[in-house]
Amino acid sequence: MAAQSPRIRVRPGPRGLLLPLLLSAAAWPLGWAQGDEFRPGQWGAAAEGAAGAARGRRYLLYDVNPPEGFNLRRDVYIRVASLVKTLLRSEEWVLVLPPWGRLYHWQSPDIHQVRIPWAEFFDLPSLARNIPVIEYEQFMAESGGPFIEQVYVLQSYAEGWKEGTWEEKIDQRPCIDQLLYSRDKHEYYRGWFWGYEETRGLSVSCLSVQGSASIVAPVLLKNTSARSVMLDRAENLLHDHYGGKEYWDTRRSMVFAKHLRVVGDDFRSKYLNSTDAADKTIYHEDWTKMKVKLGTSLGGPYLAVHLRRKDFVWGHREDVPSLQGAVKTIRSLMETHKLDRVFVATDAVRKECEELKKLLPEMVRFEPTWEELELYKDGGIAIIDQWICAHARVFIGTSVSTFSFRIHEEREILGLDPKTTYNRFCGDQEQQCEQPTHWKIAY
Ligand SMILES: Nc1nc2c(ncn2[C@@H]2O[C@H](COP(=O)(O)OP(=O)(O)O)[C@@H](O)[C@H]2O)c(=O)[nH]1
Ligand SMILES: [Mg+2]
Repeated sequence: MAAQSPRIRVRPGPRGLLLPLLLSAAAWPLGWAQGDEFRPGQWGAAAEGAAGAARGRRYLLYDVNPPEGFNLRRDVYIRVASLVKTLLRSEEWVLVLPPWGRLYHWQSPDIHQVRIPWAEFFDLPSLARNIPVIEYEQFMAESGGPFIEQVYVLQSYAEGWKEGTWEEKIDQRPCIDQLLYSRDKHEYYRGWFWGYEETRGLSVSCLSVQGSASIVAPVLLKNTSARSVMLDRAENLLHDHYGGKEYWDTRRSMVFAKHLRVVGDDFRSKYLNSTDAADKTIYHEDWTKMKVKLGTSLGGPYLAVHLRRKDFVWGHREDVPSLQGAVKTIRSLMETHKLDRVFVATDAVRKECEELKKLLPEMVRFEPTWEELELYKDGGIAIIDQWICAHARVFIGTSVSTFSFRIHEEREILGLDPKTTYNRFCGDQEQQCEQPTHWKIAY
């Protein structure tokens, strides 16, 4: 299955373009022009001005099953970060942040939403306080071009597992599904690499895996010497320790990009009479210094609602309310908590939004102009919505929506009373409407 790894050399070309050069069977010692030798890693280090920073380290890349949404992807990041921490105990590794794009829900027309760097949504210095991370473009620059030496497609075991005999295991196995990578005429693997069409894989094989993220570590440390390794379908890995300190460290490091927080804060103060000082939601730019006692934050004087619609209602799920049902709950919560403002975050289609507005005329939404949408993109608007929901006095979300879960976590970080956070809508006919679980931060 695996292709022979051709050797690749790269040099900065005219105007900084990277020109890959293939040397068939020749080994490294062949000098480049005038004996200069460029290996993956050298050029980037020089460009950074941090000599040696990039040399020697290995690169971990990953991707997630295309249909998965933004907020599950954020969860997969936590799992992979945990693997990186394990790797770092033995070797120098850096996580290459998978560019955002081509997400099913990001359908705003006329807006190019592919190859989006993480810095558009998250604060990179904050991420880097947890594990070493770089953007994909930096990876290309410092590793020697758009090549990934080894791609492992993670899959389950063809035979499944027998009940009661759960064990953690990982094995190289024939690929079960048809590979989404195909060889080009140079024997490179072509496929979806976050929209970077020039990116190629040198070798692709499949790993059957059943277990938590760090189970991959021995494979990466012992079974391959590839400097860049991509784990495709990384959602097949489980959390090393869901809800533990390491989980929360990574989660807390996923600070939203400042420009999005600023937009959310402006909106709060303008339309919701909400400021950090009055709401006692003080935020430290350095997440490692942030540890708020639960319940000491008050939150802004509004109820925030995350009302997930679209595929959640199309599936006729019984845990999702009708609009009338949702509005009834909203009104009752506003009354109980003596709140006269309500902020609504929703992915509802326009027709439903109009209906909702009729039922709840006082509702406030963040409605981006086309320019704002183009600037922040669907992912940025989602984050602004989440940020505003996170700062409310009381929040209610939608059953098993990862979008709502990420708001729970954000509120936990901000130190709001759990009673005001772990609430969800019930379906109109739902018999047992179990409320979300409170996950406490382990500091
Ligand atoms: N702006 C905004 N987008 C939303 C909202 N609810 C859902 N979405 C969009 O729909 C996607 C939902 O998918 P996902 O993140 O997988 O969350 P889940 O499907 O609810 O678990 C989000 O990533 C957003 O793009 C919302 O309240 N506001
Ligand atoms: Mg989803």
